[in-house]
Amino acid sequence: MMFFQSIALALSTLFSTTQYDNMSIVRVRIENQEQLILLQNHGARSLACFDHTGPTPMIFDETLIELAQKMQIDFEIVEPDINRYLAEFEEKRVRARNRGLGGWYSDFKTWDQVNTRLHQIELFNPDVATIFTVGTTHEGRTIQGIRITAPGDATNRRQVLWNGCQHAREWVAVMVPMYIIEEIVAGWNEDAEIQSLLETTEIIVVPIVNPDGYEYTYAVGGDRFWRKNRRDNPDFCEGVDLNRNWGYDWNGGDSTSTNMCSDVYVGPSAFSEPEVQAMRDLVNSLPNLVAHIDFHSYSQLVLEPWASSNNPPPRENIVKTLSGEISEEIFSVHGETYVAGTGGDLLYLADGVFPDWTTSNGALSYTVELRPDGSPGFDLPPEEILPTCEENFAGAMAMFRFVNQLLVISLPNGPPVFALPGDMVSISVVIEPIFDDQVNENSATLHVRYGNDGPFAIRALQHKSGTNYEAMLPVSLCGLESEYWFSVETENGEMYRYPEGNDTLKVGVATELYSWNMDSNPGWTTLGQWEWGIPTGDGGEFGYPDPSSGATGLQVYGYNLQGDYQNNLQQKHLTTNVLDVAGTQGTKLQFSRYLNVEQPVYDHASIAIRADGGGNWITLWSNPATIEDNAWQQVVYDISEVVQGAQTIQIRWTMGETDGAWRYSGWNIDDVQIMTTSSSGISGDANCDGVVDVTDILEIVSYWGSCEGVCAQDIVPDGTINVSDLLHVIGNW
Ligand code: 0X9
Ligand code: ZN
Repeated sequence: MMFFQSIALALSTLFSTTQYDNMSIVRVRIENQEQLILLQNHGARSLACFDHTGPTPMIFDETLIELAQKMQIDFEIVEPDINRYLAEFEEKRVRARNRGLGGWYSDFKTWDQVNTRLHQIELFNPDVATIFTVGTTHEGRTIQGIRITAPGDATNRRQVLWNGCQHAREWVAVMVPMYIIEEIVAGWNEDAEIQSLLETTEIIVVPIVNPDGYEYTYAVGGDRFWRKNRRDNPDFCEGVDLNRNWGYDWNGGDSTSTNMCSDVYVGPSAFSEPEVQAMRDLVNSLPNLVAHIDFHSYSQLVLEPWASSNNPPPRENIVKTLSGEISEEIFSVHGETYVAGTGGDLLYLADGVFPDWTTSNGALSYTVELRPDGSPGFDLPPEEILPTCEENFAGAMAMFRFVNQLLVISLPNGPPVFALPGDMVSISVVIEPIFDDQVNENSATLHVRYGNDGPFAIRALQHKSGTNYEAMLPVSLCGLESEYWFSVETENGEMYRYPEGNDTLKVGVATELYSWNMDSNPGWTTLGQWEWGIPTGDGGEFGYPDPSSGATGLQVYGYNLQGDYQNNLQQKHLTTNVLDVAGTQGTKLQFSRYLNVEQPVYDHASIAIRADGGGNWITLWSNPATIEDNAWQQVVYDISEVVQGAQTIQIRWTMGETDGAWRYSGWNIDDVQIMTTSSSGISGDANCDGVVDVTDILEIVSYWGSCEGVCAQDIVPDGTINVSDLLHVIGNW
């Protein structure tokens, strides 16, 4: 009892109880700019600054709720009583602090606590960690930074910048940089990889860019949902959005405002704010800055430049390779998805933001939006602080490693999924230097073998132009899959490979098990508005309308061929007949998709599979976000795990559930195929007769010499029928 009383007491002193009296957190589907402006003019505050059409978390009082109802603006109440919500959050914090499971990361920390911790880190690691003052705020606080690098002359080392908390209320964006600092410093003492990376790289971390705002979110009489700094504007509204004050496309009109009361107020001029000036001067003092992450919350995204436009950033391929690696590394820790992409695609455009400015200075720069992935989101449950830190340390490490790499090999069109026996599959390969190091163009090589043993044959890639190369991948005539990888050297002889480590790529020789081109009706089971026929190109209240023909031919299976799916829809399935798959391997489902569906907090589209008529449907895919296809695209799903050991399967496509508003045109599917990729051949079997014997030797000898295209006798597929093939036959006798 005593315990809870003291919490209540602590809470009432921490937060003014009147500030959010009778206010709710709502999620609003703003359909146009007029609605947004109307709501803002009546005092609605956005909790994610989505100045675009889409569901936006906002704070509404009773008047706004009435107004929205009257104007038929679609919204739902997520948290009816903000005061109670904040009080509950504070209780959670106290409990988490008392349990202390995450050590220092059990609960969020104030500016003072962060500074104390920084000083301790420096005190115990004076050889690698040095605190410095970045600058001073409006209210006279010092912005603290820390440099971490191996002892010795650091002038020529690459520099990487990680900062948090331009936005005051994004509390976890302070904890993550702190954790990264601690892990890197700890790594200096015990981790060989970090030790060697610190010899070549200097890490600069600024956990709190906006200490005034941050303190205000904790202060008595302050505001938990404060975003900006604390500039004392001439009018009655304080603060400038630091992440709109940068000199790249400052005040450009995308998610910016010149209204001092706005949460995205750009300030009186570019770089007007002392916090932004301090960070700018810091960056200008880093001649070798190569990469930057600006941590924010929330949404779980790795946002690539540009924020201010949909133009491709400089070195787009490299930018995307790194964001992909960051996202993958984050996922590998706790299985959380942080979608990588541009702000324009995933969020909204925003002008005058920090990473755009560092991008324009030549760095590889990202905004990472931390947990959670949905609103309301600034009050991350304290037990999620540590996992968020752990996964983002892994993401930061991906960047740390990447900037010590010299070049990137990538496949812009992805690896081929299927091939036919005897094919020569053309694969586009891009080889790009990350910095100014030179690529040895003649060293670009494809390594390939049939099956999974024996030596890899070596075939040169053809240099097309610039960073573009073409690989010709041979596929066995005898049913074996091709296993392959790529390598290239820098001019000073350092070798890089793709995929990394010891991984290889494989392309199976495809056999079509089932195929429906939909030109005739397969007669599957349909529910609701699923039907076979010609789509009419209608619908598209949101997203794109249906297509007006199939990917091939006219007919498709679609959900409502005449337009959008309905609101408040229950799950409706399209289910295949029972398909015999006994004994197949490496099975994949491939089909052409034309799908429009709202994001999964509202509407759902999915694919599932079941084996042997069992009741258990296994989801293969469900929409991770809003999907807006405006062209047919081929998709492939690996179903081998379910098919393995099964006699029969069924596959179903599901539309729904959907919520009460915003209709999209839904599923259209065409050219459904079930393919198996066999690897039934025998390595060394040159004449495909199923045995490796003297006939293979005779075969090789009689075709001795160079081989155009794919030759059965060229079993080590290097383009010449020669002694390597003979040796492989003998080795597999
Ligand atoms: O709006 C912002 O400043 C950032 N989001 S937040 O919710 N934390 O405020 C996003 C900045 C980067 N934006 C884009 N890449 N569009
Ligand atoms: Zn932010």
